[in-house]
Amino acid sequence: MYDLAIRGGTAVLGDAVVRCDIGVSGGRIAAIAEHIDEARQVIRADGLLVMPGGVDTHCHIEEPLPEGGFQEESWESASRSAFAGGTTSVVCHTTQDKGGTLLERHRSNRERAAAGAMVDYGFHQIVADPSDAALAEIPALAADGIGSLKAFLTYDNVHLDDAAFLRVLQAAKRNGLMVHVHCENYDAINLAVSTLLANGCTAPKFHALSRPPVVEREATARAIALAELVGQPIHIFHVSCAEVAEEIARAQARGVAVKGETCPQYVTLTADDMDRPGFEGAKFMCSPPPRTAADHAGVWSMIRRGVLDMITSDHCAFSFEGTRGKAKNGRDAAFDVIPNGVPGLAARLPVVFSEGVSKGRIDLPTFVKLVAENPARIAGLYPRKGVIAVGSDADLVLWDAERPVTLTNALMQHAVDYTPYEGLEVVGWPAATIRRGEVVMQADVVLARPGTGQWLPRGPGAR
Ligand code: DUC
Ligand code: ZN
Ligand code: ZN
Ligand code: ZN
Repeated sequence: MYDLAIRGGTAVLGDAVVRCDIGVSGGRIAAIAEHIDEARQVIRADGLLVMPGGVDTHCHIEEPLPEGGFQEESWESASRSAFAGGTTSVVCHTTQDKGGTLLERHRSNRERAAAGAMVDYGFHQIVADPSDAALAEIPALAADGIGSLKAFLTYDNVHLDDAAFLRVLQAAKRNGLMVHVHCENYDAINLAVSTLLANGCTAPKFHALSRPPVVEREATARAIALAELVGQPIHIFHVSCAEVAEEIARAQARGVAVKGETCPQYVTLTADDMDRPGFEGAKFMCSPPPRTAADHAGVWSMIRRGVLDMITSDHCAFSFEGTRGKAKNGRDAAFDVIPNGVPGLAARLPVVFSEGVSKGRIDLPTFVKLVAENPARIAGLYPRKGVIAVGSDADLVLWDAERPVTLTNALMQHAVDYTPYEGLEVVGWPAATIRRGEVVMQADVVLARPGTGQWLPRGPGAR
């Protein structure tokens, strides 16, 4: 007798797409079979795909803001948004303040997440200041299940110069951790920003001009070279275009342990979106910035080549209005003081499924690898997460592959007041989300309670 049977669906099991039933016991997948008849609860999945719940290993949730307080997107609202879009696990960030230490912030971040989260969660540790004292805390973090460090090569409050980045790489190597990197050249951006501002170019659209592809490509090549020197595997966050991915491909070809991710915004939004009238363009500002329609095609081709093997959201939500939002410095604020980031937790699976599978750019098994299996692998969560297999957590999304939906902010169920995908027509939508055997979303209604998400201790993950 199983706790739950999901009957009549078509499951994505690795490279196979098969009609089968799935039995769940104790929150885990206990059987995958032609027919499962004995179960206390039955969910019919006729006509639906059954896929692993989405694993989003690059999100920003309830992070402290430079001006004090926290991001609008709380653990509770982010969890609702995740479930609304078929995602069941996230890996977010703990930020080190310059001059600060790591463990205290890590513990308080864990407490905040434990109180509010409904999704299962882990953290990357951002190292902003690799002092001896900070690095000495890394073994304790690793012992607590932090599988990765995150390095920023730009942004005033967190950026690392080469010397500091090398120290982070060495610390990761000593502790067996993965390193994720935000690659953009800090000094090149600052030069471009000051030149643009001096010429009166302050509108949101100039954000894109201040961070052209070469700025991202140079930092990516440099990060790879330094990681190669140290012999430390790295993972490049949010690759925006093929010319950047090409640096990853060249390194992979010479045997360097480097992987890359991209995000839905880099196959849907463009720099022209930041040129919408008035302050509207601020809604599309993220870093690296969205590029061009030709770059969308380039990113898809790098996905098909396997150079970019995962798609995360980089969910970093700011409302358009309000004191913590895009307009917090006024609607005529210069682009360099507008918060960077777009919300995308709920939109990720629908946008990638629709643009990818429904439009024939990728097949179904590739979709599952991009949004669930490969993120789980690199985050050290596989095979507990990211796969439908006996023994894995019963994290599932039942998917209506034919359903047309026009995206609206209300459907995203996040805390902020807009989505950059407003009006986008997608085909394919989650009918239900199941987390560890519990139905947590059905017909767009989220059913879980805050505090039910589980901490995910992580190892170093795939290289
Ligand atoms: N870019 C980042 O690097 N992080 C959050 C948001 C963004 O746009
Ligand atoms: Zn049956
Ligand atoms: Zn980043
Ligand atoms: Zn990010």
